[in-house]
Amino acid sequence: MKKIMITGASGQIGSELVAKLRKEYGTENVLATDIKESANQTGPFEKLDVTDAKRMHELAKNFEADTIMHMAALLSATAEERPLFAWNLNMGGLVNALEVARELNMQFFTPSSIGAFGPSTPKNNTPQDTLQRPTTMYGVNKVAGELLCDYYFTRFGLDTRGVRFPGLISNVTPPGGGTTDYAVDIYYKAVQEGKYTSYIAQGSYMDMMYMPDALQAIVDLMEANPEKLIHRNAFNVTAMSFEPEEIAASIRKVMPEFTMDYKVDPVRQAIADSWPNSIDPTAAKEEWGFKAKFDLDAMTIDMLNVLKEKLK
Ligand code: AKB
Repeated sequence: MKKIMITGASGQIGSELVAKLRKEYGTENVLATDIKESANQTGPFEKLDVTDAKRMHELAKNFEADTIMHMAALLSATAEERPLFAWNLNMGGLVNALEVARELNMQFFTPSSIGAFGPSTPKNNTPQDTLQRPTTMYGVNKVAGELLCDYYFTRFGLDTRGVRFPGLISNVTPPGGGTTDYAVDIYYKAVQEGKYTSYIAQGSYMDMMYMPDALQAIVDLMEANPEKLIHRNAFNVTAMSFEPEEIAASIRKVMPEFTMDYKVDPVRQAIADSWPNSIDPTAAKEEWGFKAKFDLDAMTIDMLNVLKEKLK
């Protein structure tokens, strides 16, 4: 049975990943860590600032963890507001987690992002291996992180694995400070107010995925036969690509009265414009069987059903 330590466990992905892994591997085998205490802990939890390498090492060692999933990071829009802080947190946290994994011989996972691409990357069906010259601090962190994970694999033989996540849509913990967050906010506002003002412009396509598919992708990649992995880190994964009008139209199929207008935020729009319209997940499909179950309409039905109950 795996013993897994998760950093950033109170965040958007982390909070649901903890629940998923506790179901798969047992509550006592998953240690949640985060800089902020989360109100409803369902198992082992420790406070951890990921820039504190010594404490990270101690926690992993005491828990006898054989796997570390490093989720703690600042997202794209917040990283643009505080670039130096983002560099220190995103790169400092990552290198600490990789070192702990190397010292204790653990399996390692961390997510990269579609943010690792930039304006000179091919925009449509972006290949797995392509030009990566991002123009955001988050993107710089993600490309450096992908390379660092590859380095730890080739230099030290560390079992590093990772995916490039698109925008993730979920109904448990709201994301914070991302560019794709509009695709989460829109569902909350649809249920609460029946209308939404989009900060992303009409016609801006970005890749997205529903959280249950993202969590399954992490489990599947970590369980994959290493001999089949040609790439190890930063697999392109995606379930759908849409622009704001398309998600609004999908909501209107369930709530015909829903309306949307636009007030574009230039900072987040510039980030969105620098990212691909759609990425190609063929390598993930071929090397470890990646598959997403939810398309846009299936996700919309599920999101609205859950949020109508939750926000009653
Ligand atoms: C963000 O918008 O910053 C993230 C991402 C795509 O990495 N959701």
